[in-house]
Amino acid sequence: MPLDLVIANGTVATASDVFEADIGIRDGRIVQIGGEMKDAARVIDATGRYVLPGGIDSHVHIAQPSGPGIEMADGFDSATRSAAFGGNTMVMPFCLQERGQSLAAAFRDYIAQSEGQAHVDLGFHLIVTDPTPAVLGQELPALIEEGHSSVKVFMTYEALRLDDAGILATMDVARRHDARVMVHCENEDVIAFLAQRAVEAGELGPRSHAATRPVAAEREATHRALTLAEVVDVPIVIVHVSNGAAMDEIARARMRGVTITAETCPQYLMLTEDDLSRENWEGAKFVCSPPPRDRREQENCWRGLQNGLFDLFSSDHCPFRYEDEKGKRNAEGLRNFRHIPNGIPGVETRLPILFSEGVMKGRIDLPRFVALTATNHAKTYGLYPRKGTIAVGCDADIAIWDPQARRTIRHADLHDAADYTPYEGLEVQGWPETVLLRGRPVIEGGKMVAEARGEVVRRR
Ligand code: DUC
Ligand code: ZN
Ligand code: ZN
Repeated sequence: MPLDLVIANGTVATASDVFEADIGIRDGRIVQIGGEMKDAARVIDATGRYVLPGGIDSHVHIAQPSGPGIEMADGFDSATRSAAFGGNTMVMPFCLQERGQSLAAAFRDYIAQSEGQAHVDLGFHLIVTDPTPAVLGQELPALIEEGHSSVKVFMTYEALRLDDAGILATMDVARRHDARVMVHCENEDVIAFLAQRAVEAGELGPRSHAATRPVAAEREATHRALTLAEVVDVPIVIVHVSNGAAMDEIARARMRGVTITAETCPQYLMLTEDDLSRENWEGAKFVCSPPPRDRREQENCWRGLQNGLFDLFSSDHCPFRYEDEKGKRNAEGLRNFRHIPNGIPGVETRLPILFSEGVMKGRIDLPRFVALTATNHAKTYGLYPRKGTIAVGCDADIAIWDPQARRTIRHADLHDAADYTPYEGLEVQGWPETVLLRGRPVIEGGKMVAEARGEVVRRR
């Protein structure tokens, strides 16, 4: 049978190997690696290029309600367009259950919003903020059984957080139905206490966001989340880890036998709390939670990427426009840092930043890059081996990288619907030039060449 497409003359990398081979694709799947490729309808010449599994970004926020008067910049069209240009073939956004709302209804709403809009494949995590008997007894189990097998809980944000009893009960459902529990670890009472002090002292600018969310608040919550997972005996994902003390908690809990997946993000490698002090209130562009720390913590995060402490490198793309009364510069936020929406864009820059700062600067090798950006996401969230690697039988989700391409990151060249990037002016080497989703080009020659064909993937 003829092949639909051959990627010829490239250097292929997986999480374990780097090798020269042609890749044959038919009906959206990889059907041949190496050997003579017969009768291809089309050949892409990948001489001098890396042929990598498409990135999977398992932590992005799209069209998520973010409080009265605030609007997230991206819907599914712009977020997934941006993801594809950045070398991704799948993203995993969140379905937020607002308090008093049915989780099942929230889920139907997100599915409806995403329909016909996504340029890459999707998988939804379920945020539980109101663990009622109906949610824990029926809705959550039903959604997990349908293949939406990951749950996120928050320890911070008054409107979202669960107390320990709520986290334990949610973890217990996850354990019984074999789902993953992701936890946002920051101690809300510590933050509220410090924020009150900052407000009383008249320290109302963006910088106070970092000052009132210290490492200790993250470390304590990380320890507590790990303890709760240990008691329930459920695997846990600690998302967006920003510092060495939280990493130490993870290492210690692993020694006790807790099954942990640990994630960090570009902001903890590239930004510091000093960015929140930028003049003319520009610090608000860097307000995210946990906040960026300092140089020493950046080094700690790099060490965790190198030595295997971290399994996942995700963007935590959570975009708000800067020049916008529904975004960072909303009227209340301008008066008080507590009202600046938390989150920064990054789905398009995640892979180029790690490729350039990590692989090109010799901090990590190419297989580790692939593991951190694709394979481990697939393994953690029930997508492997269909996705996250290059092997016969898996989806032909592939990014072809030009390792020589030099770019200066400019928001004007990106495709999200925010109006800035925190990485403006950063010079990178290496960029994904062609992206295939299930064997068909989405990005080619710097252009989007396909209609929105992304599908919601059911997971094990
Ligand atoms: N947590 C996230 O995971 N993303 C953005 C904001 C937040 O607090
Ligand atoms: Zn979070
Ligand atoms: Zn997030």
